[in-house]
Amino acid sequence: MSLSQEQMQALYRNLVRADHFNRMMYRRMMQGKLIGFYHPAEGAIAPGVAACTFLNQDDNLSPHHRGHGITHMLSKGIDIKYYLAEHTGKETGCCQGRSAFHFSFPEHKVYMMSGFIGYNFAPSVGWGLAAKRRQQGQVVMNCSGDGSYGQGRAHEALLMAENWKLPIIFFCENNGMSIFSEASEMHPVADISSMAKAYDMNAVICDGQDVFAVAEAVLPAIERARAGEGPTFVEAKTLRFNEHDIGTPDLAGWEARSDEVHADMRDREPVAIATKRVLAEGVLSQDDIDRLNEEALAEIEAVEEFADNSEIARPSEASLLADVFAPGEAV
Ligand SMILES: Cc1ncc(C[n+]2csc(CCOP(=O)(O)OP(=O)(O)O)c2C)c(N)n1
Ligand SMILES: [Mg+2]
Repeated sequence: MSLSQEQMQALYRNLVRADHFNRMMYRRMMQGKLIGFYHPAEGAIAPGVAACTFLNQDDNLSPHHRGHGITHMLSKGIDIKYYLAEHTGKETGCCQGRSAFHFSFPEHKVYMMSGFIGYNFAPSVGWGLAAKRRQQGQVVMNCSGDGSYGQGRAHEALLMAENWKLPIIFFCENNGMSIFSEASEMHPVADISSMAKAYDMNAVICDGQDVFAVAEAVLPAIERARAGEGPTFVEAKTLRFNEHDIGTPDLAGWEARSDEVHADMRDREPVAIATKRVLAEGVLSQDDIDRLNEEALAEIEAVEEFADNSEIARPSEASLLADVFAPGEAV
């Protein structure tokens, strides 16, 4: 399929926003202005943008933890100021500052985003089943890394989704790494999508450094799901430019990743790749691109101002317990 000019413009705009948001998060982590961790997304922003730019508000999304899902959420239309307020422990955050990066945006069908790898597989099957029964054309975008496909629950989800022809997109952002472990040491197959094929699932592979190529793979998958034709596995081959999370050594196995590896990766920078194409095809002019960058920086300034000027969350004991759901006796 080929993308329209409007689709390419929308993708490019979100790519630029995602790039600036990721830089802002990196900077704030180094400034001590975030609570907990940050898993930088440099080099890996194109998959999330392409997976989420064309979702509807009532489609389910479980974002990938890389970049803390900001790329995915801003592309879906979520206002990131409530995320940043959350990650800075402010009362105005999407979960009143209680969660850091384990959060929900129920009105956008983002629930219980979690650092637990593979947390989303079982719920995705449930959301998919609900969407199929409702018959309103909703889809479920299940994002995860290559690392999670070593888990049993990932395979149970693939099996059930294909069995029941659920409207789920299993979107795998394969950067070939899980913290220090290379995918080649963790999986007997080179393509994670070949595991989905074993369940007879429709599966495609795309270049995760090229936002347009990923969108060309994702859009037919969304269409199939909306039409009731069942799940698709989309594998975006991408890269992780930085260490796993800020402050962790950048190793592959026992060795530091070499300068050559880093230089090769930098040649595949997604904004540079997209910029070359939009200029060459006249989809955007240099002036348009400058304006989009200025708009993204202004948006980020406002987001940071909102988070920084919000009250720190100081929940009472009673309000903490009010948000806890657990089986068994009340404490
Ligand atoms: C259930 C579980 N096991 C282990 C971890 C520790 N952990 C955090 S991120 C990660 C690697 C994830 O790799 P991948 O899914 O490929 O995503 P990437 O970080 O490469 O983007 C691991 C093992 C975890 N958070 N949850
Ligand atoms: Mg990975």
